[in-house]
Amino acid sequence: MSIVIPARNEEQNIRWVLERLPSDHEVILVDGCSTDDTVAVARCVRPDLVVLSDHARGKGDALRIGFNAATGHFVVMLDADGSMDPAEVPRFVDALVDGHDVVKGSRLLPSGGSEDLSRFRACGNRVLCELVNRLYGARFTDLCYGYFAFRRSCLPLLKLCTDGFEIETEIVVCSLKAGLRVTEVPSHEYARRHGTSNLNAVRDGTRVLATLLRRRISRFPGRLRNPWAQDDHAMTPSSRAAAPVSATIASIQAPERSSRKAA
Ligand SMILES: Nc1nc2c(ncn2[C@@H]2O[C@H](COP(=O)(O)OP(=O)(O)OP(=O)(O)O)[C@@H](O)[C@H]2O)c(=O)[nH]1
Ligand SMILES: [Mg+2]
Repeated sequence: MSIVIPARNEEQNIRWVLERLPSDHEVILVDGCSTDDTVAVARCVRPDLVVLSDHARGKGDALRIGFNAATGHFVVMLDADGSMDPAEVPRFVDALVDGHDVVKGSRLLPSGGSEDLSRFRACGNRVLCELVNRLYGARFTDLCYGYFAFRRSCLPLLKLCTDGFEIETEIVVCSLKAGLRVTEVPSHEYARRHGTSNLNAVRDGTRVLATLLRRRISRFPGRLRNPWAQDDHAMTPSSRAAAPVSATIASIQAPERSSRKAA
């Protein structure tokens, strides 16, 4: 397993994160031109750490650099600010072992939660998540959250290219378009432990919106067949509401996946 952590001026938080990660896995820290001692503190806590630098374009740029360097069969991404609990990593990995390709954390599933989601951000997240659900026929509960795990073999299918926070949305929508088996697991988001956010809700929300619209109309990864259409006919509204997201998405996407393999 490879754990990829983007970090920009997180010297007060990175120790907490690294100390709680499993010791027997590759950990890649992608530094965003930090002007504090993030890298020194991280190396001190974890001498076997792989340290890379981004091109100062944002979190998405940093993550893509980290993903390209990862060697593990599974890749987990989490933030360096202490808002995501490393103790949840096994929950994500278990879902991959169960056969999913991409696992996203959700703060809005039962037993998930957030101490960091302001009313404004929660509202924007709900609107954008609903838009993804309608445009892509999915049933996600959360969108703008960056705790993920996926099979590294899926990376070439995603063709990630965004530089900012919108990479989280790009992973979700490109996974759907590629016919991957996506599921959500509950996750609890804490407030960042120290320091200030790099996120601007309006600017980054606009970038998320542009990404999910652009990806919906682009032909990548080929002419899009709506993998949900069959399900929408087959399921009654009540059975659809009752079906767990993972089971539904996995079962609906299986045909798309096999057709890709066959091609
Ligand atoms: N390498 C790198 N990391 C970044 C960059 N921008 C943000 N990050 C990291 O990405 C993670 C998420 O950024 P945050 O600023 O915490 O954004 P957020 O979690 O959406 O906002 P808060 O909820 O307010 O913390 C943190 O670990 C940051 O240090 C960047 O340009 N380069
Ligand atoms: Mg944060």
